[in-house]
Amino acid sequence: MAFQDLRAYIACLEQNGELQRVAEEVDWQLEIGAIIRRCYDLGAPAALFEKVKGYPRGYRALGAPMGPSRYPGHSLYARTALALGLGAEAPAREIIEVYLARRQRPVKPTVVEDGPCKENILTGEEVDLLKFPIPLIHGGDGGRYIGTWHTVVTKDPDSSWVNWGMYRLMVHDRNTMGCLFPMQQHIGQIYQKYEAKNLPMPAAVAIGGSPVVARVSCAMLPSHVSEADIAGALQEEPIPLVKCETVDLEVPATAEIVLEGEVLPLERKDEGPFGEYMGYEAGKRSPKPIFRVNAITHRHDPILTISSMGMPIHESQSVLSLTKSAEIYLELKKLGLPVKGVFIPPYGVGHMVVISTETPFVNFAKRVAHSIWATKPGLFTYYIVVVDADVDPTNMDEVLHAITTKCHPVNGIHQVPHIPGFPVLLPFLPPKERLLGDAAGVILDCTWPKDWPSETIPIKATLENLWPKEIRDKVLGKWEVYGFKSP
Ligand SMILES: Cc1cc2nc3c(=O)[nH]c(=O)nc-3n(C[C@H](O)[C@H](O)[C@H](O)COP(=O)(O)O)c2cc1C
Ligand SMILES: [Mn+2]
Repeated sequence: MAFQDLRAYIACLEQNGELQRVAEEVDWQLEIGAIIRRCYDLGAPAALFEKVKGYPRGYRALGAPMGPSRYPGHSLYARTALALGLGAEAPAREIIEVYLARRQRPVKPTVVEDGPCKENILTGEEVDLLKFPIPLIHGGDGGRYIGTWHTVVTKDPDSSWVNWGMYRLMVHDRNTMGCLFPMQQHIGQIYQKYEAKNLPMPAAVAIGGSPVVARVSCAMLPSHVSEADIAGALQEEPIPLVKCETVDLEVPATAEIVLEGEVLPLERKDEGPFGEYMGYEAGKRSPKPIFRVNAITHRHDPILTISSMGMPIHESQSVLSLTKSAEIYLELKKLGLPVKGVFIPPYGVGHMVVISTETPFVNFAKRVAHSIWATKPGLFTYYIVVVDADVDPTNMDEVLHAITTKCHPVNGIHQVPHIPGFPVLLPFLPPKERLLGDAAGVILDCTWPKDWPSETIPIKATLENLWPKEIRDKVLGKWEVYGFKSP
C-alpha cells in the first residue's frame, strides 16, 4: 500500500495512536525542539504542531515523524513499519526482511505534469525561507534548521544518476542556507565535480511527500543507485515527480515544501554547531558550502517535517539502523559471505554493527569487518561485533552474552587505526582527527576459533542443547498444566 503524501501517513499514524495533535500555540524558538526531544525520551507519538507562534494557522510542523514508539504492543520501529504498510507491531527483523525483499525490485518514478507542491510558487523577492515555522531546535544551535527530515536532490554531472540524500540545512537568511556535505557522502562527491569546474551545483530540497521519500534519503544506498527507484520499490508503486520551476531537476509531486536553487562553488560561510545524532552537540561553527534558494513552491497549509537529533533513540538511529543493517547484509551477500543476519543496535548511534555468521575459515571475523569497511553503508561503523550464526543479532542480551563469554579480551579484539570516519562530529576523536574524520575501528571476534578442536568448544547450556527431546516436549506440552501462562 502506498501513501500518496505526508497527510495520508499522518492520518495512518493518528489511527494507530502514533500521532499527537498539539493545538496549543508553541514557539519555534526551542519549545518545538524540546517537545520533540521529550517525545523521543518517552517514545511518545509524533507531534503535529497546529499553531506556531508568529505564524498563520495552517503553517504546521510535524515533529518526530519516525521517532521511536513505546506505545503498548507496538514495535519500537512502529512508524517505520506503518510507512511500509506493515502492522505497528512489526519487529526489526521483519522490517529488515520486508525491506530486503522489496529492495530487489526497484520501481522507477513517473514524471507528472502537475502536483500539489505547485499550489504556491514564489520567485525573486517573494522567496523567504522564514515564511515557514523553522525551529531553533537545541539551545546552542548555530541557527534555525529547515532541513532535518527532508531530501536534497542533485544530479551527477557525468551520468544519469540522480541522488537523494538527507543533509542538515541551516538558514542563514531569507534565501541562503548552510550545508554539511562531507566528501564521504554522495553529495560531497557530486558537489566536488561541479566545484572543480567552478560551476554552481543545481539542487532542490523536498520536504514531505510519501513517507518512504525521506526514509530512503538516509538509507546509505550504494553510489549510482537512485534513491527514487528504491522509494518506489518500498511502496511498491512509482513515486510521482514533477519538474522544478528553475532547475533541471524533479521532485516528489506531493511534497509539502520545495526549495529550488544552487550550491555555490568555492564560497563558504560559517555553519553550525548543531545537536547531532551521536548524542552530542559536536563540532564547532565552521565554514561550509552555501545553498542559494531561487524559488520556493509549497502546498496550501504546508507541513514542515522536523527531527531533533541528540541522544538516541531518534529518527537517525531508529530509521538509519534498519536500512543500514539491510544494506550491509546485501553487500556481504554480494561477496558470497555466509552471513545470517546484520543489526545495528539503536543505542550504538550507527557506530556498532553486529553480524551473525557461519565461519568457514580462520580469521573470518576480520574478513567480515574489512568487507564492511569497504562498502558505502559500512562507512561510519567503528565497532564491528562478529557473532556465531546461533546468536540473534537483533537481541542485545544475546549479543552481550556472546561478547562476554566468547571474545578473548586480548586475542579476540583487533584494533584498526586510521579508518575513514564522519568528519567534524565524531565525539571520541581528539580535536585534530575529529575535524578530518581520521577515525579508528575495532573488531570484536565473538566466534569460536576455527583451530580449536571441536571437543574443546563449550556447549551452550540451553533447553535445546542439554535436555533430551522427550523431556523438552513433555515440559513444553505441560507448561500450562504446571500452572504457568503460555508465553
Ligand atoms: C536528520 C538527519 C540529518 C542528517 N544530516 C546529515 C548531514 O548533514 N550530512 C551528512 O553527510 N549526512 C547526514 N545524514 C546522514 C545521511 O542522510 C545518510 O548518510 C544518507 O545515506 C546520505 O545520502 P547518500 O548516501 O546519498 O550520500 C543525516 C541523517 C539524518 C536522519
Ligand atoms: Mn545516495
